[in-house]
Amino acid sequence: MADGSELILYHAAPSRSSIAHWMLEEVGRPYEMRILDLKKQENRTPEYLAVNPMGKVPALVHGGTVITESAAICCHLADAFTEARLNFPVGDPRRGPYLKWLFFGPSCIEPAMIDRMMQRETGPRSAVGYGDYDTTMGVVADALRLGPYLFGETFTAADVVIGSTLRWGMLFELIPDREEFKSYVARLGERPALKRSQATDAELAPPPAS
Ligand SMILES: N[C@@H](CCC(=O)N[C@@H](CS)C(=O)NCC(=O)O)C(=O)O
Repeated sequence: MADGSELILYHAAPSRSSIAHWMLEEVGRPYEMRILDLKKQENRTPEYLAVNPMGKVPALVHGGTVITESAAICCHLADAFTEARLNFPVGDPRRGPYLKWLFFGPSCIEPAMIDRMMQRETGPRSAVGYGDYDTTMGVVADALRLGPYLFGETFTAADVVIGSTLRWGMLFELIPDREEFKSYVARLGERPALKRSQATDAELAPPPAS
């Protein structure tokens, strides 16, 4: 088993790296945080581009290996630290659906929200990866109907990804005002790991311009 002290998160608050930050708190292993100021373009320095050539946060370094993309980081941490019980292992019938939700956040929900935010014409649903906004949001709402989490009583890394995406969408009114979303996001907000990561992010967030 890898040593948790080998974990380094490149982070900017608030940003998508808050997803990985929350996940690290759920895992409960020690980690080092390296803060980047996006306004100062610290994500564009040669040093950071050597870590993530995309110039994006988050990036996680685990035992010398770099992992980028917030959903991949969550999936990796859940698999690497199974004692945290945040994944379904290969062989469990829930593994496939669990992976589906890990991918559904960045590949369907997020582009549906961003297209809406940018007021972009999306073209025929057959050509758009997420189909259409209403179907995407309806599928997520249906999956949350039973609760409390995507897989009933079992909280997983997929809830970190989907929950973070919905929380962000709710903040900017990019998801429908539906009870399924509101109660799910409220339940997630009670998790001590999320509260801890939010408290740290609040300290790290740059003060609003006066
Ligand atoms: N698909 C990436 C997206 C990461 C991303 O867009 N991060 C933003 C912060 S929310 C960023 O680093 N922006 C700085 C920039 O692009 O200059 C992920 O999920 O990790």
